Amino acid sequence: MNYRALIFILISAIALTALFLLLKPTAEPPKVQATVSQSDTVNAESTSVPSPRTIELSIKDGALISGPQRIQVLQGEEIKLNIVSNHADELHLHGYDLTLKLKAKETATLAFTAKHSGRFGIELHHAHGEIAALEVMPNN
Ligand SMILES: [Cu+2]
Repeated sequence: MNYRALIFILISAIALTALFLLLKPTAEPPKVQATVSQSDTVNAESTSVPSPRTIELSIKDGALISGPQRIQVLQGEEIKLNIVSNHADELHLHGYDLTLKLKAKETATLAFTAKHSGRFGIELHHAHGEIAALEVMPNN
């Protein structure tokens, strides 16, 4: 056999082995890390829905500091909003036209049935702003 051909075959074999090792799929499947992300949305598709659906909102200086900005519920659900604010204010749920007096640093509760579907702003009258919205998904 030709000497050159032998060297060529040898180099080719080494190159192919290297290529194989390089491209070989890893035996271990990539680990899927479960990430727990805090959503700013309460999902209507939650598996277990406690009744009434209770949502906690915290307000500081007229702005929402904890709790969902979009409160997503299903039409017909019983809703209980627990709201605490560092300043006294008046909360207004538009559409449903429900108001709630907020005393500074005291939890106030607005309980109602989400009869009407649609998007309804939740506003603070003294701070003049929408802090959150109620989104009621139609039931049919
Ligand atoms: Cu209003």
